[in-house]
Amino acid sequence: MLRALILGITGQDGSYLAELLLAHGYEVHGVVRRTSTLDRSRLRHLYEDSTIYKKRLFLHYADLDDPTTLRRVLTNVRPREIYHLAGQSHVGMSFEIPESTCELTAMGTLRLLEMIRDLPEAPKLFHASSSEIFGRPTQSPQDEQTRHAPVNPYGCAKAFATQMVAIYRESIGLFACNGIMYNHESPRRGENFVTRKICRAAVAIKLGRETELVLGDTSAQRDWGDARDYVMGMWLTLQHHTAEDFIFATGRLHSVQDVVEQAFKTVKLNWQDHVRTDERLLRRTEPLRLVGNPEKARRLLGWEPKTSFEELISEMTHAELSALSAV
Ligand code: NDP
Ligand code: GDR
Repeated sequence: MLRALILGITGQDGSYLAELLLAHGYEVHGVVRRTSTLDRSRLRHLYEDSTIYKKRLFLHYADLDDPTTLRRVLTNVRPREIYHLAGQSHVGMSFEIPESTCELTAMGTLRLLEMIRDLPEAPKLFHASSSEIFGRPTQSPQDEQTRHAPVNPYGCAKAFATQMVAIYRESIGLFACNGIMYNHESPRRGENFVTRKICRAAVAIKLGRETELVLGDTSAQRDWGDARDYVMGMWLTLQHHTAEDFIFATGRLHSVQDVVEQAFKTVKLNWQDHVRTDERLLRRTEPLRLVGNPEKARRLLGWEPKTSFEELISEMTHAELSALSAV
């Protein structure tokens, strides 16, 4: 049986990837951290299913910060594929906690590469890299050859990790790949990312539970796609016959303002009556023109983003409506 290990299984992407791998007949192992509550809401439907949990899905306590435990999991599980999605994933927060962001994202990835190198049979590795490595690029759209020029601690840590993955592939011979992913969203997105924050607030205002939505820079633009398309890209990357890096993106830019208008339109509210900006929510620096060219993934992997921006934001808003109406 195919056996995969997911670091970051409790996150947005990890939970969708676990579903995808289980559907493809894998035995799935995931690393979880000790937390004060056991509420792993994105995975609950899987571990409450007695035909899956502890039969084809296994969770192990470990931490990117704790090499001994991680090494033990690798030795015991002996995965054929590793999907490394774990880390501090909030860009704005990386200005508040730069050291731990870099420790986990940069050094954590290097330590993982060292552990894999020491295994008798090195598994394939997918690393979740980010468009943030490009910062403020002079070339738009970006591709796999675009120069790294990060503008925040998160992007800098991802650039280090991305380069290390390429070095271990080219000089040590590991089957190690970077998926350079642009923003991707879903109803499982963390609540402090802007799409989820907007969809949730639009619904809370509609239901009369909140009155306003306060945002930072609404002119900021991103290339937003659907997380379920991107986890498919992760899997396809490791099924390709050679280890390579791929851009996963839609190739289309939208602004935060576009998200606001789509979400408020979905709940039939006038956004002008409820949305304001506060400069305390502005980032110290914003990346610019981050839009990706997914041509290589399309050509070599047959990968296509399937969901439009409008469909994605409406789906997220409807999901909030179901969730908030139920409580
Ligand atoms: P999430 O923030 O939803 O998930 C992050 C995961 O990492 C969680 O499972 C979290 O566990 C885990 N984690 C954090 N710190 C540690 C640690 N010290 N040891 C072990 N696990 C840890 O992120 P996403 O699912 O959105 O993204 C997945 C990866 O892809 C991230 O690395 C992110 O930076 C990258 N990425 C994401 C993009 C996006 O738009 N979503 C775009 C480009 C890259 P816990 O639940 O315990 O906190
Ligand atoms: P990002 O996503 O920083 O691109 O990182 P986020 O949703 O946090 O911000 C997108 C843009 O919206 C602007 N913005 C706000 N952002 C937040 N969070 N909250 C606000 O109130 C707000 N108002 C405006 C931001 O300034 C920014 O310009 C995501 C993460 O998933 C990373 O892990 C990943 O690597 C990148 O996408 C690609």
